[in-house]
Parts: sequence; structure tokens; C-alpha cells
Amino acid sequence: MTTTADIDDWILARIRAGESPERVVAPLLERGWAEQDAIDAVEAAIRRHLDRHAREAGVPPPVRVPAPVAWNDTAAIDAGDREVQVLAHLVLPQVVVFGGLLSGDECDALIERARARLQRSRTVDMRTGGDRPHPDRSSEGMFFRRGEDETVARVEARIARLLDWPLENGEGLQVLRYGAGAEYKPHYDYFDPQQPGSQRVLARGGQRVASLVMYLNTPARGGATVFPDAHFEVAAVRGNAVFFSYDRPHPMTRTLHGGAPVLAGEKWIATKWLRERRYD
Ligand code: PD2
Ligand code: ZN
Repeated sequence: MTTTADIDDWILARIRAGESPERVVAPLLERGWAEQDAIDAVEAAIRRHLDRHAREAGVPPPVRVPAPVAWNDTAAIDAGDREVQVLAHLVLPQVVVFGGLLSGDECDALIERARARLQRSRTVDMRTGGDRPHPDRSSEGMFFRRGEDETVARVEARIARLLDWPLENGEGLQVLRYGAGAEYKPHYDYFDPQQPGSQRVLARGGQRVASLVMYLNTPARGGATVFPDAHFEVAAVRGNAVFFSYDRPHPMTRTLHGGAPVLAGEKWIATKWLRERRYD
């Protein structure tokens, strides 16, 4: 009798031996498994493995996170008013790269409406829960209010449908401009619950559970979004986006990420951060 524990052991042994999770699916198919069952089994084995270590290390239990509809079959996703391409995905960290999420006109509209309101970017100061300029973040930015204008509302509705997550759980869209030489050093987007300032930030909407970084232009050189723990880089291409989720506020999600220096030209992005609960 093959138990779930036996299957988990077999899957994890292969991953420990250097196989990628995607490659562990193939031998299961050869043994007659349905593809979705095999993918689910590999994901569940990794998840149970991580959960066990997390419990032992006192890490918070995982919460439900946004996930694009049908992201496993690398097809196009119907996001309501637009078909969005799935260009790539990773399992750990959970990353999906989207093509054609925004039209050229939408990118231009967001840049032009944001331009006059840009200010030196600030980061949340976790000691106090307030925010302040930070040397790791040499960009300029602004926030739109949720649903602030027709373009913002349309993009937000599309994101909610694409990621299957309530629109009300999203922070306002943030637009950032990086000039030549500007970067965003690697960081996590969740709030560290151990820091004294976190309680104030978490009171409104709970944790951040996912980020969607949308590229509004294609920098002449540089400016990729990098995931150092995964040795993965996403090129900034106008209209495309990178989505990543983190089901607990911990480095085990492998979601350390940064904006590589812009080497020539400028880089514009719009970021949507998603919370656990309604963000008002
Ligand atoms: O500009 C980026 O690629 C980037 C990198 C890291 C954006 C963010 N983080 C963010 O908006 O959180
Ligand atoms: Zn970030």
C-alpha cells in the first residue's frame, strides 16, 4: 500500500537529488498518473515539507494567497477585457510572468498621470510604522487611490479577475520611475511581524500576500526584476508584468527580489500589492 507519506518521501528524495519539481512530474505520468494529479502531488509534497520545517522553526502557518487562474498550463488567461499571456512560472518562489497585461495606451496614460505627482520614494519604517526616504530605493514614486480614474479602475478590475483576488484587498496602484543608475535593492514586500511598527501597518488589511509589478516602458538597458535566491531575472518589457505570492511573512517563500540598476534610459513600473483582507 503506497501512502501519501511514501509518495512525499519519493518526490522529496528526487528534489534533494537535484531534480526540478517540474521534472519530478514526468515519472509520475509514466506510472499512469493524470497530469494534474501529478502536479498537485508534487506541489503538496513540497508544501507539506515546508510546513513541517516551518512549524519546527516557529514560522506562521500559511494563508491563502492570490493565484492566477489556470497558471499551470502556460496558456493565455481571460482577464475579462483582455487576454493575458503566461510567459513563465516558477513554483518556489511562486512567480508568474505575464505578457500583454497592459496595452501601450494604458502604460502611457499611467505614466503621464503619475509624472506630475512623483516624489522621492519612501519605504515603511518598521520601527515606527511610518515611512521615510530610504537609500536602498533610489526611485521616485506616487500612489493612485483605488479606482481613482477610468484607466486605474479598468486595470484594477483586470488584475482582480486575473489573480482571482478581491479588488478591495488591493492597495492603491503605486507608480515608480527609476532614472539611469537608480535601483531597488533586494527586499521582501511582506511586513516583518517581529518589527514593532508592523502592528500599525497590519491593522489595515492584514499582511501583503502578493505583488504584481507591471512594466510601463522598456528601459534601454538594465532594470530587470531579480529574484536572487531563485537565480531568476525578469526583463522589464512594456505591458508585461511579474507576479509573485508569499503565503507567510518569511524568507522561506524565497521571494527576496529587487530592481536591478537601470543602465541606460529610464524605467517606469506600476506595482499592485495585495493584502489578506479588505484594505480601506
Ligand atoms: O522595479 C522593480 O523591478 C521592483 C523590484 C522590487 C519593484 C518592487 N520591488 C516593488 O515595487 O515592490
Ligand atoms: Zn518589492
